[in-house]
Amino acid sequence: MSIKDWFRRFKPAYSIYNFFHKKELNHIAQQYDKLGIEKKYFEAVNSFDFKNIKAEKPWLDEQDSKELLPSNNVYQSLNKNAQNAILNWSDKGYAIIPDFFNIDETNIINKEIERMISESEVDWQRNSNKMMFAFKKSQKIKNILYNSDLDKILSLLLGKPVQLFQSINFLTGSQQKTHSDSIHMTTFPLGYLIAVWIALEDIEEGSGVLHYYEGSHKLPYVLKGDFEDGGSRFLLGKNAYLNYENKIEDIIAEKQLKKKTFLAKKGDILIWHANLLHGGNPITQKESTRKSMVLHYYAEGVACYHEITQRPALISK
Ligand SMILES: O=C(O)CCC(=O)C(=O)O
Repeated sequence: MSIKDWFRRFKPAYSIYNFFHKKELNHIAQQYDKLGIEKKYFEAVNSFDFKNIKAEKPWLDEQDSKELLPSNNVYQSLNKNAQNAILNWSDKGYAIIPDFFNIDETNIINKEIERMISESEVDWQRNSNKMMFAFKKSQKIKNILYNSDLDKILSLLLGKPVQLFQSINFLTGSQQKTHSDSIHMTTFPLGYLIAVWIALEDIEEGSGVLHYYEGSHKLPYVLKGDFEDGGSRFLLGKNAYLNYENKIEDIIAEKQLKKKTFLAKKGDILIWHANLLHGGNPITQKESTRKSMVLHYYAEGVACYHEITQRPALISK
């Protein structure tokens, strides 16, 4: 293991970094105050810190969307396409809205991504094909996202206002193994993260298609303590994420969950629940592209952190 890799596991390094980002961590300090947790905003945090605190659930996890949504004013204000898509949210844990973005909008997003790549304006994650936070660098992308009905729909599904935390753009399939986003972007109470996957071109078999497991959001959340994380007070576990992925594979096999894939058309979106198991299929068509964008939103007024890296989420308004 290189010194760099070791350093990435060294928790105090994150705390020092966080110490200088008080503004972006104000939200977690407020939550600690509210919940009576004696912890400083810059310290490591994980789900054990919230273990003995009574938690509410998002309203559509407690009760059935089929029963509640039809009489809801916000729901009634949505177009039929969106209404049909989200009606069975509680049962399925996902919603597919066809043609959510039109051709002009998806073309503008693609053009902006190309421009930013050529001008090196976006961060490509080291050793991966991910482009992070494009919406913060492109006003045009931001306008498209914020002028859509997304905030309205997502806030309705969570029962709280939402804020866009991060975006990830892919030009090719992510090939990310099956996971629930709650291992990466965790909340207390659980369930207050929601994600949107946007097809930026027609998606072909073999290109590393997005997959998901209907209903898997109802399974218990898999968090620290549910798999071997091997960490210590000062170090994050070396194989924690690998062990997590193996645990998820075991659950899928044991419960015999059935995989579905999203062969989307350009402009279609899939919204998923904080605990829905999903990932990217292996790429079997070598030269294929899979232009897509993922948006992760946190609800406001909850504790937001990263279970695997045990960092509070840095949220800038
Ligand atoms: O786009 C994909 O292949 C998967 C993305 C994903 O799993 C995520 O962003 O949480």
